[in-house]
Amino acid sequence: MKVAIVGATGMVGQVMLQVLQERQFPVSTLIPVASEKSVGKEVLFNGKSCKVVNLETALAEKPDIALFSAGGETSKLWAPKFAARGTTVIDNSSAWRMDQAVKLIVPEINAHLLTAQDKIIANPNCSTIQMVLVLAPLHHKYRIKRVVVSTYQSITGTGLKAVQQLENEMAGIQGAMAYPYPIHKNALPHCDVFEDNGYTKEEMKLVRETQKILNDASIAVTATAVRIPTSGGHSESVNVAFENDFTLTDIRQLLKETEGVILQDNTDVNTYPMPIYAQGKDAVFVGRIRRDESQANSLNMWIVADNLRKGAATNTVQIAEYLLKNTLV
Ligand code: 11C
Repeated sequence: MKVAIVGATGMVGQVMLQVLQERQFPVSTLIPVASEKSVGKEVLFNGKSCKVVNLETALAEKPDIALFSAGGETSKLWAPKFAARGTTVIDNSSAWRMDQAVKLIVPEINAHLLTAQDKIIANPNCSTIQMVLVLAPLHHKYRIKRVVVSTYQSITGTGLKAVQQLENEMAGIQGAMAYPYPIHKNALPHCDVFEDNGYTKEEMKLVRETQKILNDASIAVTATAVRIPTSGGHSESVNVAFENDFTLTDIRQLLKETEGVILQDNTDVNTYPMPIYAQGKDAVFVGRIRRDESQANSLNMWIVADNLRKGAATNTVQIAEYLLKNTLV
């Protein structure tokens, strides 16, 4: 496969390169793409050095697959150009996710929807992916009525500028700010921009993308997204109300059997998910599973995943793997 990585020098792009290598995705030619200021730089892939090119050059190369992670504006403009030349684009931005003609894929849940005609495929937002991977089997068995989620999100979700901001603040250095306030020793109830309804775009992604992936607009979701000074992954407190009752033993068993999910749930020995353990791993970790005693058929959970891996690069590569395995590219 001729594979282009659009945004190859960014945080997600770098992890995409790593994940492609780790999973031995059959890349015959790698085309790293970045903005003009990075053109000519070299990235290392499978021990070989590859020169970064611009989008025009990559387009002319007609890659089989292009993994995009260069922001919504780039995806809006360029994904259709690649698709028109026969490239299958797997897009990690928010540009196409809610487009009715574009499928929003978490492979373990809905890759079976994909066909060879899908030339632009959307990768969901990181905080949505880790939540729906846990919710999907529970929804199928108990029918979810409502989800209340609060996130504790890693600075790596914002990108390199935010990582630099935290490092500067920890070292007492004045520097460029990715956030409107300090992030060191702070918590910002503000991920992405505010929408007219008072929620942030990140919060509304959790609402809309969950309904689309679980293919059920009747699931009520409400979210509060918070940025905290961690770097290993996103954490989420998730409260779920079901139509049907459950036992905690059955819930734990179901999640234990769910592909891509690891149960870390033993309070006797202080076992629960944390970003420092999730970092660098491809799974979604779930724990602190307990009945919500304030209302019927309800559950509380704590869900953690490496936002750059399952939340972004790994999910994208898994989509590419599915396409390849099913001869859809
Ligand atoms: C964050 N979830 O942590 C975001 C990063 O829509 O793909 C990814 C933004 C997106 O801020």
